[in-house]
Amino acid sequence: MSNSQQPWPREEFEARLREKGKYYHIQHPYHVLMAEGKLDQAQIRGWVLNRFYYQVMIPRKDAAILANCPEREIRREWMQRILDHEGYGDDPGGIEAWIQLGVACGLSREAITSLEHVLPGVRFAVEAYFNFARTAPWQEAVCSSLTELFAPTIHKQRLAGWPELYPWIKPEGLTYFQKRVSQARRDVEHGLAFTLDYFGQTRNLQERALEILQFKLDVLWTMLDAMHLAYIDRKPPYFNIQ
Ligand code: AHQ
Repeated sequence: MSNSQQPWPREEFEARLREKGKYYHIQHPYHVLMAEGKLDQAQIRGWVLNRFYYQVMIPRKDAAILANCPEREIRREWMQRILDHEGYGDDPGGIEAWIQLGVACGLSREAITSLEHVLPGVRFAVEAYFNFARTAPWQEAVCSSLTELFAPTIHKQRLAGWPELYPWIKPEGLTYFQKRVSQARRDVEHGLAFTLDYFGQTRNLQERALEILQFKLDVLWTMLDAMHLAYIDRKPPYFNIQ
C-alpha cells in the first residue's frame, strides 16, 4: 500500500514530474512534422484554428480555479494568468495574439473566432480539461497546468524554425510564442512550487500529482491525434460517409 510508504524527497518528486516531459506533445508526429517544415498551409491553418479553442478556454479554466480556491494569496497569483490571455489596459492579451497568428497565416478573424472549424476530438479534449478544472479540487487543477514545465522549449522551437520553414507566415504572427516563453516560465515557478509543497506531503499525493500531469499530457496529445487524422491522414470525421 503506497500510503504506508514515505514521500519521495522533494528533488526526486520534482525529477519524476519533469520526467513526464518525454510524453509532451512536442514529440507528437504532428509537431515533429511541423518542426521539420513538412506541414502545408492547410495543415498549419488547421492547427491554428483548432488550438484557438484551447487558447480561449484557458482563461475560463483559470477562472474556474479562482472560483474554487478559498486562498486569497493563491488567487492573487492566479489572476495574472487570466489577464495574460484576456488582456488588460492597452495589452490586447494572448487570445488576441493568437488571432494575429491566424491572420498572419492567411486566416480571417471570423474563421478563427467562429470556432466552426474545431474538430470534435479537439473539442472533447479541451472540454475534458475545462471540466476537470471546474470539478476537481483547485489544488489538482493548479497541478494540471504543469505541462508548461515543457512549454518554453516548444515555443522557442517555433520561434527559431518557422521564419525559415514557413516563410509564407507573416513574422508578426509569432508574437504569441514570444510572449509565452517568459509567461510560461513565470507560471511554472508558482505552479511548481505549490505542487511540490502541497502534493509533496504524502506519497499518495505525489502519485496523484503524476496522474494529473499525465491526464493533461493526454489532453494535449489527443488534440493533435484528432488533427493528424483530419489534416495529415485526410480522414476528417465522417470522411467516408456519402
Ligand atoms: O499557450 C499556452 C498556454 O497559455 C497555456 C496555459 C497552460 C495551462 O494553464 O494549462 N498551458 C498552456 C499551453 C500553451 N501553449 C501550448 C503550446 O504547445 O503552444 C502548451 C500548453 C501547455 O503546455 O499546457
